[in-house]
Amino acid sequence: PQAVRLEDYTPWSHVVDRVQLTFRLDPRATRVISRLSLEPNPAGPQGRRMFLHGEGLTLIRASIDGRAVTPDLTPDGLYCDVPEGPFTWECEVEIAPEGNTALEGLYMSNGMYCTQCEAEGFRKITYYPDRPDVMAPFDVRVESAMPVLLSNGNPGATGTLADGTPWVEWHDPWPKPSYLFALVAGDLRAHSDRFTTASDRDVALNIWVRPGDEDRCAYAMDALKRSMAWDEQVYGREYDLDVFNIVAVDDFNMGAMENKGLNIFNSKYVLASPQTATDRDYELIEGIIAHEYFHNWTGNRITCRDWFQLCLKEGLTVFRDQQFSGDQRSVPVKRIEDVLQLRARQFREDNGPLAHPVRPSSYIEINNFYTATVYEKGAEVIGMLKLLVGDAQYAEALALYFDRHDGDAATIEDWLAVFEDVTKRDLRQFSRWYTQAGTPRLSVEETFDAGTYTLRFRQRTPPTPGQAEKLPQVIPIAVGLLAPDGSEVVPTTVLEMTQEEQSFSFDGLAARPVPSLLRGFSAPVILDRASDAAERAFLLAHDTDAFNRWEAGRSLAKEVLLRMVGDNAPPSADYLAALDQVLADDTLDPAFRALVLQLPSEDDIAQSLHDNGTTPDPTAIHIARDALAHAQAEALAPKLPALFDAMTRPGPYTPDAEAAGCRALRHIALSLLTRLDGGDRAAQEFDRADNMTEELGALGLLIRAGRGTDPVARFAERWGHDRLVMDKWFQLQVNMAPPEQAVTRAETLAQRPDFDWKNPNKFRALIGGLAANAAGFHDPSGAGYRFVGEWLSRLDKVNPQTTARMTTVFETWPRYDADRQDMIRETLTRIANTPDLSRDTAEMVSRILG
Ligand code: B3K
Ligand code: ZN
Repeated sequence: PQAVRLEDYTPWSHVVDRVQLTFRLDPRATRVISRLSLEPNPAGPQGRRMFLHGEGLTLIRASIDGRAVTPDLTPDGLYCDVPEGPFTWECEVEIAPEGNTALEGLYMSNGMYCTQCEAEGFRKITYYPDRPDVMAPFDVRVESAMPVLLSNGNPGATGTLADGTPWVEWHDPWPKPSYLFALVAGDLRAHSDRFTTASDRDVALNIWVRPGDEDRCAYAMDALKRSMAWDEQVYGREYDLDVFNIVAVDDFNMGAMENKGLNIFNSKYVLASPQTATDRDYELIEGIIAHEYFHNWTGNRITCRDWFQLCLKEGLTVFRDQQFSGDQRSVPVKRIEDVLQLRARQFREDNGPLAHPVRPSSYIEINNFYTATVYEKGAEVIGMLKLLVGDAQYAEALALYFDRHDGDAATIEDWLAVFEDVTKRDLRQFSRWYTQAGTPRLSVEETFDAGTYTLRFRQRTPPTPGQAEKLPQVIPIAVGLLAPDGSEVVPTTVLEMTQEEQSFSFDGLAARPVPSLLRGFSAPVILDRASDAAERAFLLAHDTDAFNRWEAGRSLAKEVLLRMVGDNAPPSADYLAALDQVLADDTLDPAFRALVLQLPSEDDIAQSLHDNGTTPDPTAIHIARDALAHAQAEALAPKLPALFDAMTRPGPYTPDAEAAGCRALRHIALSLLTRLDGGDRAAQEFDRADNMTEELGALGLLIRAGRGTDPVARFAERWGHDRLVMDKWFQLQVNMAPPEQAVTRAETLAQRPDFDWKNPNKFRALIGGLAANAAGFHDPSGAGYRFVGEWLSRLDKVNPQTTARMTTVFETWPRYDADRQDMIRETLTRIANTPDLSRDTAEMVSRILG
């Protein structure tokens, strides 16, 4: 397959002034009639021929200005001779949503029709210029006996055909690209509410779910209303239609989709009740509802010129949803969670064969580029920009962006130009963040002489595929200095590093300070800094920057772990003493304390070892991490029961951040206690829990402690009817299993009749759950690799997109020893040789193999 290149961008030959679509829904033979008003695009290539995308369509008829035409069909679309001026194109196609297991285009889930068009799924619905820079208003008519018929925009007329089939019309006045088109038809129930915008528009809000799920929508609705209010207050953005519909769907390739006025969600990110959803689920629902809603301005009103600009909408929208969640919950806790994610997903990607710039310059299958780099590093880049220009100029630049580009399909150049115009800064060097892949490594040397303290930084970005040489980036380094007594002598200052090596000095200091570097994680870099445990413990105790307090504890834990893995060193007493202090400090937010106590993941430790030039041994890492957790448990033992009790709050479950923070700390206490009592307390907890957070938390600990058999069975009896809860059950059993049992457990679970592997949530729960059990997945026998590999080959036939995404479980192979490398390469090669492998998976496997 041919790669698509950014440098080859050309506008489309025509402009679409209006789109009219009619759907006659039928599971096996849906008819789609499309009528487009077209005219030549003065900015595009001139000529009397047009190309429309189309895939897997049966063309029934086509006409131009009412006269039948016979276009030239190709595997990816059609060419047709067209008149010189404006004209009307009409065509009718047939498609079979029932057989569409790829979940892209129009498909069926539990008897309901739904669509997923981003990035290039609209071409599986009808012939169309399926590219984001072609924007048009859509009028849609849906004919079907299904009780609820939805599309984008505002509802219009309804009626009944001669044969008794009902129809409804929808009108979306806002020009949009085809990837934002959506249609839903099914037997659905609404949880409804209303919102009045700042300029007094009354908006009807509906969350549509399957019958029986109505009582699990309240939290998502609440999150939606808070998102709408927040976007008005913080960004001055109002909603722009009379209705906002959200639909929950069980079979979905990702989290959710921001279709104009009709967001479609994976049901796991909508449905929640205290009994069925965990604190983490609530947090994700809030964040994803906000994210999709915020896309209405950053993505829909202003969209992307081409898919290379994906980070224009995704990076900005992630940044906005992170701001929102921070405001709703706790800014430092949210920042720590986001950085944990960034390091776990994006740094991992950036340090392996799949590394690519925030704005890639070529792709084979665009769906493979909805990555942590585009999303999360894309958001970090915006955070850096905001830090460099300051809050006021950031707000001004955003106002200009909305003003200047509303209705546009824009580029990263447009985005940066807005900041340049507002701030008069030259952002050419800064723009390297969009084009250069890889995580910069920042090292630092310090000197103190006659009251002057100097920090000398050096930046270096390692080579990544296709980019051997790297140029220096603009790195905002937020720094504070602490005096030996713990007081802050220099408050947070942002140093702007632009050169490969650069020094910054601070004068007039009475004593050598302790630096707090990269406060708030001011840039997505790896900071290499040799410092002793005592200094980190000092920062953990005294830093005024909450993020860096946590970071100090984190690096302390990592150092301890790396030494334990390497030379079996016993856990350091300094570290345990520092934890003891944090644990007992009631002035600290429980959620924050829980984050400090949480050990780095096994994958994180493997990455750090690799970064330091050591080959990680997953089994040794697992043993060392377990040993450190035991040491934590023993050292903190005297305080744990009281902490557990103090964090036990009376009254019914509430999903707010404060209550969730207490439960998180309480769970850590229980987890440590389980290492001492073999699980007695966890067993009690499992019996008495009245919410999923505690029930599932206790179940995981019992599995880890080898006491899972009975509770696992009881859980399945209790929840067998609930698909979302059972996903957790599948996931937890392989994830918490002792490594040597993980693969057999996954094999057994995969045989169950309720392991509906064609459902992406189930597949991710079990197969992804095994991959997340690092020592189990990397079992020296290679059984984990083979198991996952076989399932990926099987899924590819059915659902290329989810398969391709999941091949990333193998992206870390270059870290490991020769035996494991050989076995992973063998697995990947076997996948590559699967007959009729999808383009999606083929691209991923070949990139991973390098
Ligand atoms: N824009 C969608 C993702 C589409 C993925 C297509 N493979 C969800 C989001 O980022 O909000
Ligand atoms: Zn998004």
